[in-house]
Amino acid sequence: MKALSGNIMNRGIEIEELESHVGEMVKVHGSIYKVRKMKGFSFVLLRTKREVMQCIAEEVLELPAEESTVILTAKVVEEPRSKKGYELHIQGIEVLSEPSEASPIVINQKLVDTSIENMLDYRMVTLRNQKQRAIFKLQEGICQGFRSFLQSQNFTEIHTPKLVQTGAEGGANIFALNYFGQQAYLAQSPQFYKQMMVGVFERVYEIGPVFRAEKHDTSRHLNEYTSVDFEMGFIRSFEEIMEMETGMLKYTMNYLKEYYGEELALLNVKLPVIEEIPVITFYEAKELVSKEYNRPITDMEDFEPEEEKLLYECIYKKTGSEFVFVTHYPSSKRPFYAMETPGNAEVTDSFDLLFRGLEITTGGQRIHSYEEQVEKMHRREMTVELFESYLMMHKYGMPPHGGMGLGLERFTAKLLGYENVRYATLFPRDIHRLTP
Ligand code: AMO
Repeated sequence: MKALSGNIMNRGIEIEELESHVGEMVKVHGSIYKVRKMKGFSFVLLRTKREVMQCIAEEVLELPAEESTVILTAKVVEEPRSKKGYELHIQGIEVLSEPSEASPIVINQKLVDTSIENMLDYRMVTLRNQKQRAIFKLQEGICQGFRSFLQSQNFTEIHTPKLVQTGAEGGANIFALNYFGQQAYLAQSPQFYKQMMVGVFERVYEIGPVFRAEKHDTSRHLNEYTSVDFEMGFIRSFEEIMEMETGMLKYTMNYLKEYYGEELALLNVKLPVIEEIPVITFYEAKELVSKEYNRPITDMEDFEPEEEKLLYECIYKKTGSEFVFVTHYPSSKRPFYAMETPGNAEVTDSFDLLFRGLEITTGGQRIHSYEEQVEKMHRREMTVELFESYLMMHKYGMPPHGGMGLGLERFTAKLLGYENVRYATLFPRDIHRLTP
């Protein structure tokens, strides 16, 4: 019988190793990204896993159409004028496949020059554009940075169910479905499960999809997004969570600098300098914006998007920070699991993190006492029985704990300077879009 032992097939020289093969003949594979005919030869750009390689083809060589997939036999030749310091002189082309039609959208220019709708309708090809795909390589880097930092702080990575019986975040923005005749929902967040897992591992995190049946058609709302969540036990105050997030963001910015320099340069990203992140209470923030910009406060319980932008402007002017933690949100605006501030039940030991004028994180300390949690649910006229399995952890003992959830697409978009979160979403789901 045939058996496999996990030996990765040696397919010859990988594109990443070409530098040490200058002067040699190699075989490399990729897609023909762009052909530029010159007098007597052509420049051929070969799109590979992460790079676009410059190749030269003599006129006698017959070149397949753009987006053909090929194996090239080529000589690696030193070329100081090329970005890599070398280029490939093509000797032979084996065509693996050819497209049936040319892409309806030009993808091999610097920018994909089309509407956002077209960009998303043809996502499977527009993502092949060098800059478009760099967005998602960087997004990988963000997650790798978060993971690497959290692992270093002894967090355990978990994967919680996305089919659930009760909503964690309240409100109407929940997708209902039929689960073998029983009412079920798509998880709005891993909130209940990450809390339960604090009782098991003390520190946990998850990077996974969550679902919100938002009816708003805005540049910052998606119906499915990727949530970066962590939750930690034995905290003395919710400030420890903000400290941990600050550490995670600092680490990740350095991680991107170290491992994703090419993408940062290609996308011209200005990474924020994080030394300290200022902290301001919700009411102080409201008053500050009102005073600085001479605006009346109309909503004392929440920020308007415009206020978030003005707060950013103001904090940036005063401190040079592009981030700001806003703490002590009104209890009425926070979910039932949020811990009220000792001595002032009107507000909670919770926070939001704003980055370049947009909320990217919500977090805070949770109620860990069973009696306190049930009492708060009664106060909110919730049906306690529906939350029986959630409340078991409180009943059977939980340490003081808290955590946060960060929207990956919002963070990526703001980091790269996009106003619309869809540009930082691989295949966005919004009220108008379920394909591709
Ligand atoms: P919250 O509901 O505030 O908190 O969500 C946390 C973060 O997720 C992002 N986000 C969204 N991103 C895109 N589209 C949406 N529709 C959307 N909704 C939210 C935002 C937001 O700051 N369980 C808590 C977190 C916690 O306390 O641990 C929660 O889910 O960046």
